[in-house]
Amino acid sequence: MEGYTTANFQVAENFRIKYLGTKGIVKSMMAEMKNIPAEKRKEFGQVMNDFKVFAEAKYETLKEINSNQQSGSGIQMDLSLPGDSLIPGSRHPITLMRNRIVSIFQRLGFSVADGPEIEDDWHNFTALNISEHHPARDMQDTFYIQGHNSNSTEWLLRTHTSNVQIREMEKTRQPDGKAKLPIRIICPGRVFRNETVSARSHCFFHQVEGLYIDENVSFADLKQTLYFFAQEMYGKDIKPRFRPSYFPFTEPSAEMDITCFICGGKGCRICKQTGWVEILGCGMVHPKVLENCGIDSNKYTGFAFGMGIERPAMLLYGVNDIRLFSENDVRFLRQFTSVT
Ligand code: 2NM
Repeated sequence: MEGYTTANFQVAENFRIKYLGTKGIVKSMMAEMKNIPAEKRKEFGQVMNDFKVFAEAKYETLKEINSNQQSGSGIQMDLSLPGDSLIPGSRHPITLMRNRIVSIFQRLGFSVADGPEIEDDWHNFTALNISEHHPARDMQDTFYIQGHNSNSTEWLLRTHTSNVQIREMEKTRQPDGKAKLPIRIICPGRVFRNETVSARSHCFFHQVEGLYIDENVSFADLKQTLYFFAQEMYGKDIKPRFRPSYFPFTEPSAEMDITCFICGGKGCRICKQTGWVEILGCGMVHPKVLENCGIDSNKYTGFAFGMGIERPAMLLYGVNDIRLFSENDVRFLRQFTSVT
């Protein structure tokens, strides 16, 4: 209370000093009277008087507002009331999950790279050693964009973020024909597959893929890097397991499982009673893929890996329908209060 009555009292008092005080405007104008020609003095005195009466009335008004506030009637302004509330936004759960994954790899020296979602056949398939007849190229699985341009490039919506890795590998090509390495990148992004939308799968979703190429990069480096990632992501107590697998772009290829982070390996609904959950695919980059991008596969080796974001986000946040991630229902989004 003290604060605002003092502030308003000060407004009235400042007004009085400026216009009506001993060194105020009214007094100093009155002092000018002697310089006014005799025949104009009456008129000047009249105007000055009107001005003084007006200023005195205004001063009374300012004082009154002040005393009204003190007595609790009239215009009120209580600066101690809370301000208008601002509703802060929050990060999307997919963004939260992506940031968690990406920051673990950033601590290992990986930097983020990105590239186009609309891609040509070379960067999405051919450079990755995916043959002409591979089922992934089927219209059933891939969204092709109709109306090719004159040089008959086939455009499509990327089916994985590996196109970014291909583009980054191509960029290492120097004017002398040699490649400038190492590459250590992490590539988060949205990808598209022609699948029926349901609670468990969508025609667009998110991935994080990684790539490390240098001299003497080994499968042991891959295992240690991904083990570190899994411990940071799912807890120090998890155990890893690598199962042989197949991808056209890696050789050898593997799937990485960890002991179930829900039941600790005892068996539950999440791990379908096996005690293990698959978290990513990985492998040593196929020599043909390196050569396709102008990298000497006799001198350089590398590992790559890829994982989806939606599935771990659903497990971590207890989301039972993948479609919630893309419907932008604020009742859903508001539940994720973190902004990091
Ligand atoms: C995966 C699994 C294994 C992968 C390979 C490459 C590239 F471009 F370097 F060849 N990028 N991503 C890769 C390897 C992706 O996802 C399940």
